[in-house]
Amino acid sequence: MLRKYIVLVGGTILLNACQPSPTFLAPASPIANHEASLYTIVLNMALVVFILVEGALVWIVIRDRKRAGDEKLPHQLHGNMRLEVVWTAIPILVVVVLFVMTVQTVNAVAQPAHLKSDLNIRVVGHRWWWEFDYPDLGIATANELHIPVDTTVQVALESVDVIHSFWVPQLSGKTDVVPGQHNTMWLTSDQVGEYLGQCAEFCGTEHALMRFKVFVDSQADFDAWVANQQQPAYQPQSEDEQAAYKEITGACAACHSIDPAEMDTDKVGPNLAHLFSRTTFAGGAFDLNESNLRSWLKDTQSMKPGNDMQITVPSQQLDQIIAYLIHLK
Ligand SMILES: [Cu+2]
Repeated sequence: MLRKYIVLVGGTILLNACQPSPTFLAPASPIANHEASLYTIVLNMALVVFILVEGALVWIVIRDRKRAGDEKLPHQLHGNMRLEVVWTAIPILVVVVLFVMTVQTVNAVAQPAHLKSDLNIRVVGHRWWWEFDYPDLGIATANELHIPVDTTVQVALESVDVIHSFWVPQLSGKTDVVPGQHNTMWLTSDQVGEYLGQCAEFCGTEHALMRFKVFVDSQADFDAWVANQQQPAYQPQSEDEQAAYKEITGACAACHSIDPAEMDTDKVGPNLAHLFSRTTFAGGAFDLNESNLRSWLKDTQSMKPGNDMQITVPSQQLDQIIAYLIHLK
């Protein structure tokens, strides 16, 4: 039993160590910087308190331990005004300092009342993937958000099913994504890079596989990305591609669109117009490549049990569909 437990716990720790995880300890935005420095200060203060209290406790236990030949009780005493005042005053002081620093940080990271945003994004939580819409640019995409560096981004958050939470630890704190409610948050980053995000509110069996990425691009890279996303989806050339196209705009269209501008939250699945411009799929759960996509289309349920894609693509269509999807760059 114990061996089983050790293997299970050890295995989980090792697996987690291999997986890249979102971290707030490497902030890449002014907001995350404020949050990380508050965290560091609180952690250090807690460490000092821990060392002082535990150190005093251990020292007293050792100094006043019962020694061989001790028959009498040690000298009993009660009450020490000076000590009582000191150990009441110090915690109050610590709490006041923490309170003031927390309020300062909350104010520093709060969304300004009249935010002058350079880019508006709509985030829609689905079980279990993220829809990212750019209403002013006519772009609908999924699971990978692109924003330009040094830009203030206003994010509107909606959910079509249950409560999710949008969290990119290196860029910002969490904001809940609540059905029937329009929450907003703001993002900005001064460092070009790729940042992991994760749904931070338990939303069902595949909550852990509701991940996403935020790419902070240089302005030129972002403009190129936008120009590409605004293009219509690849038009079929060969007969095989035409057959796949018919299927994708037919049966698949109940859940997926390949119109790059279709921000239709009624769709159960992500927009596929530029699927292969992304690096991951299925809520950031898997690297996007031909072999993973093939396994997925053969049996989505074994890869991400419970997801809404409850169908299996028949093997005679599989090659055609994959060959077409790969063109959707
Ligand atoms: Cu979740």
